[in-house]
Amino acid sequence: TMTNNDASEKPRLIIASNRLPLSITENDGKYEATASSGGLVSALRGLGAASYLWLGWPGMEIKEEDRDPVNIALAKENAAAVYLDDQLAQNHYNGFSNAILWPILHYQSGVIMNPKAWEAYQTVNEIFADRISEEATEGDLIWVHDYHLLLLPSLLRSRLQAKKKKCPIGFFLHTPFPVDDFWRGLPVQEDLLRGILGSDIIGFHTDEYMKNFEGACEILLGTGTGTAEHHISHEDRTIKLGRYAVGIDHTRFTDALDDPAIQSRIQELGALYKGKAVIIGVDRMDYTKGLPEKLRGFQAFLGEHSEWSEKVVLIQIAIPSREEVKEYKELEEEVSKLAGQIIGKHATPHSTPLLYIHRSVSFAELVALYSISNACLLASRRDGMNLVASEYAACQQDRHGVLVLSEFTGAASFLKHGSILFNPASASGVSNAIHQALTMGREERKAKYEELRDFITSHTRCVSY
Ligand code: ADQ
Repeated sequence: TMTNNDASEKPRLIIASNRLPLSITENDGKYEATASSGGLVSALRGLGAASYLWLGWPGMEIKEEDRDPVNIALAKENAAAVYLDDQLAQNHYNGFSNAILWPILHYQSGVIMNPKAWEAYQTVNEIFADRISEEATEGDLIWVHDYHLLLLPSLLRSRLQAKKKKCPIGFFLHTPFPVDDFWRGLPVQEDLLRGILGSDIIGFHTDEYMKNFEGACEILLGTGTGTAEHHISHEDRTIKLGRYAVGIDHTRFTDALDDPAIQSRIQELGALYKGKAVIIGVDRMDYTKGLPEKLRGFQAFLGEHSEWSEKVVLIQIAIPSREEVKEYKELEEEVSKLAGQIIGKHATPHSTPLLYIHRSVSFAELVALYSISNACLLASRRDGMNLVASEYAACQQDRHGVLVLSEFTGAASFLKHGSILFNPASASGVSNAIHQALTMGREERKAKYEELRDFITSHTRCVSY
């Protein structure tokens, strides 16, 4: 969808995202690059072979005099840094992106505008626009990612025009886009829409998000509908909207399953949990992921089905995330408290129905856990897509484990038949869904699993390139 017909060679791709897929760590004045985690990084890993340059913030302030060695290390990885001082980066990333935009995009809470954070958000988007417009050469494809850079497409468009460089701009939103009436709660909603509309093509995970965006532009900016379906006409241009559901590189997981070390870990964990139904949960510690809802539902399940209390174990991995934001600290306390209550009430000296891991785990351990689990329980309040659902499916193969999935994930719109869908707001609904998963017959599990397999093998890229 983002091909350049005039060029005989594949154009270069410039990717812009808030964070680089590498992060820089400092040790005694020496800088090192280490791989960072998260859904966006996982989604883009498959692009390794194309000619590309990835621009983003390295995750920390780096003094002028230290930038040369950092630039060299990054260039080897097809990456380049957009340098920001700490205060600015903090106000842009936590102050506006995570504290204001993230909740509104996920239908959470009312908005309390923070003018200083908004100022920083605009400044950072401008710094990205300056940097990319210098870097770009005629014909490059520019691909902007996610909610931290909503103003970038239009800022970039005007700078490129001034420099007489023609480069198509694509934008992809990894989060949901809410209905216009909710989005309206943000006092700078129109500026942000105009920012995104600087793109030539705008991608979303699902039809719902795309339609919500289209509706917001029409109602708030009075844009036209363009010549064809899902085209917007704005300032003498036509912008294409599209649904490009993000998938995973499933072979990365199936290859890992053949690794002898992972195989032996699978045997080991299998023996450890012999005779038990294992339910796995892997989520960033984020209120959008519905961890309290999941634990309350599991608590209800144990209360209603005491016959399962020594025969089931929920292994919940909560990856630490955004710990500087107040809501995330509060969430962590709530989740720890609920986990403690469940263990306190149901554990015996030889068994516990809940293992709560509030740390990051290695890829090998993740694959082994996905593989041995009879079910995967994901209870997001809202989730752009949810890649864990696909990763679990990739690691199950002929085990035919059951995916128990919140209906508020993007993934749910593709996996109605491949999973058990539920509304996480209802503890008894979660409990019923768990019970249904644990008691499902072999034939039904197989039929559902085939749907999951079809999805993961046909959704392997973010945007086709
Ligand atoms: P996230 O909210 O981060 O992504 P998700 O889609 O679940 O959510 O992806 C998380 C990723 O982190 C998975 O690929 C998972 O394997 C990986 N991960 C898990 N444990 C890890 C660990 N210990 N270390 C490193 N990585 C780990 C956002 C949106 C989602 C959307 C994605 C992609 O919120 O809705 O699906 O982007 O668009």
